[in-house]
Amino acid sequence: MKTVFSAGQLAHDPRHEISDGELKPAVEIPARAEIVRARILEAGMGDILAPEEFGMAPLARVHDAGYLDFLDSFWTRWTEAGRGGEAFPFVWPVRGLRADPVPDHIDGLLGRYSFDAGTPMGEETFAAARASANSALTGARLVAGGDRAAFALCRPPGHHAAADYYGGYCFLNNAAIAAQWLRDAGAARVAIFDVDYHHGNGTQAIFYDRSDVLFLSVHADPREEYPYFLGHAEETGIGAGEGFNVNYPLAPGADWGVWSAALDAGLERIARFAPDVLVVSLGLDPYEKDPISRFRLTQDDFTRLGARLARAGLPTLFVLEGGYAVDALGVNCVNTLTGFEAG
Ligand code: 6XA
Ligand code: ZN
Repeated sequence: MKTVFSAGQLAHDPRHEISDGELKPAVEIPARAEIVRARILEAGMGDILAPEEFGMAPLARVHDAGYLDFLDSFWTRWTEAGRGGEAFPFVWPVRGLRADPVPDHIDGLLGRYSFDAGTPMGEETFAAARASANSALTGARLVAGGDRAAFALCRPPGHHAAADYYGGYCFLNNAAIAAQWLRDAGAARVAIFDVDYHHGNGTQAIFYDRSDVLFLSVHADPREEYPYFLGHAEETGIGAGEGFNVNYPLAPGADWGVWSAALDAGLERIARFAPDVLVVSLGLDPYEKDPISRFRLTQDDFTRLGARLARAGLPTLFVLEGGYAVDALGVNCVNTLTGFEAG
């Protein structure tokens, strides 16, 4: 299986994030990608290709024009306001406030186009996010061109980013951009299976009213875990999309037995949908030793995950999402991908 990755994705190199009431060391860091890349080379898994440049058009198929303009102009506006370093929003247009008059001031824009204060943004963030999206798109092109599977080593990740907001370390929704590109390239139906510990709220929101892209997610119950405000079982889609959104929220502490039952239920739903291609939002944070998560998958369970996904028998694009146990990230990732190849 080929991997797609660009050194440009490392340019987003945040120092801090806001969590637990403190300014803490950032966890979504370049070392995540480097350790995965090193393990792929060590395991001899296949070539690592640089992504092609797809430009802005495939991003604009998924994201709002005003949001893309905000990401593009952010650093200029931030520095013109006399700021530097890293930006965090601190005010949001919640219930009863208005989101429609888009503010001029960068502090207002940060609130308008985000949903959390835990996602640092700096000078190189948008360039790195674009490179990450190009990796997903290049992987999609490989799969559309006949490869059985491809791995987009996406970082920064994407599944929390919606059409017009960032958060959860995500700026551009790589999996959604790839899925839409696959549709535009001729796939009639695309399934996205999100196995990250956290609900993929952005991906759900992007496809919620559509029946051509089936979204499924196995994740920690939002009553207990980030992102808290989406990811419940009763969210099944709307309008034409009714029945094409499937959430499997699980209590913290879920081990392979519990977790794989949800995985199997999702795979059955995917089989009935009969997509042309499967996109896997591959979060590695269900791992038992992940520092910010509370599921209990072992390193061997990731091999089992890959093998079960292979049984779907579909052209498959893997898109990296979360996972912060940096030392184990490479092994867990490659276990999944080689488990798929052997399956
Ligand atoms: C709050 C936790 C963000 C979760 C990021 C993640 N700072 N999403 O791993 O999949
Ligand atoms: Zn996650």
